[in-house]
Amino acid sequence: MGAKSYQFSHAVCRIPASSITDGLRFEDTGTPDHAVFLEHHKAYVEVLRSTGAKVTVLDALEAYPDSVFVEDAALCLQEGVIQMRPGAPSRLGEAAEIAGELSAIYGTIHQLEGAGCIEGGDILVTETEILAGLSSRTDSAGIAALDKIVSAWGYRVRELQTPDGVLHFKTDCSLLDEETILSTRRLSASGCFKGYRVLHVAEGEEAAANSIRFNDLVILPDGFPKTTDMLVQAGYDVRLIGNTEAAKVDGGMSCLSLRFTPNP
Ligand code: CIR
Repeated sequence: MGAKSYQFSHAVCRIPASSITDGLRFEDTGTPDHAVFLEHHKAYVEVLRSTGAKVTVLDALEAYPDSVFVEDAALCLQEGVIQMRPGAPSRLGEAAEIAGELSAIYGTIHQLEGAGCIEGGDILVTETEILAGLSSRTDSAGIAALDKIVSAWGYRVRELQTPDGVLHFKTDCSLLDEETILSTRRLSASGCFKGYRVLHVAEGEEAAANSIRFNDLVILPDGFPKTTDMLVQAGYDVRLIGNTEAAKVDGGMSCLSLRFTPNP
C-alpha cells in the first residue's frame, strides 16, 4: 500500500433507512426521496468497489435516521479503530451499533475517555497529521480524548475551528493527495492548511468540498462543473455521484463511508 491517508483496502457503508426523511438538517430544503437516495448510494458503493476495495454494506437502521452517514460514528486508522461520541443526541446510539462490526474487523475497538463529544466528520486525516475541527458536534474534550489515543500511535492532532454555520470540518474540505487539500475559501482563509497545496472549489460550488480521495479516484458530488473541470485539469481521476438527497440532510461524499486498511 502507498499513502495511508487515501489508499485503502476496506470500506464500510450502511444502506439509507427510510427514516432518512427525519434526518437532522440545518435548514429545510425539502424531504429526501428514499428511493433516489438508495440509487445514489448504490452508485457510490459501486465506485468504491471499482477500486478493488472490500466494501461491506450494513443493513439500514430505521431507529437512527442519520445512520447512513457512518463516517461520524468511528475513526478508522491503520493502528486501530476508535468509537466516536456524536454531539447530536439522536446519533449517539449509532456509534454503539457500528462498534460491533468494526471490532470484528479490527479485533478490538478503542473508547474515548471522559464526556467530550467528537464526530468523524470533523476529522481530516492527512499523511502527516490529524486535523480536528471544533463544531456544534465536536468539543475540545472530545478532541483531547482522541489525541490521548492516537498520540500513542505517533499521530499529531491539531485542533482547528470549523467555520460558523458549517456542520462539520470536512463539510468544507477533503484530502486529494499527500500534499493537496480541496477546500472552500471560507475555511482555508483561517490559514489552517499552511504547508499544504490548497485547491479551492469554485465560488458558488462550496458543497463540492465534501469529496473523497479513495485509492486512485476522487469521488465528487455531481452538479459542480467548475470544480469538476478544475480537478480533471489538475490530473485527478474524478468520478461523480448524485448527492441531491443526502445534501437535503447536510450529507456528502465523505459521510457515506468509513475507509481504512486494518492491520496492514
Ligand atoms: C447530521 O446532521 O448529523 C446528518 N444529517 C448529516 C451528517 C453528515 N456527516 C458528515 O458530514 N460526516
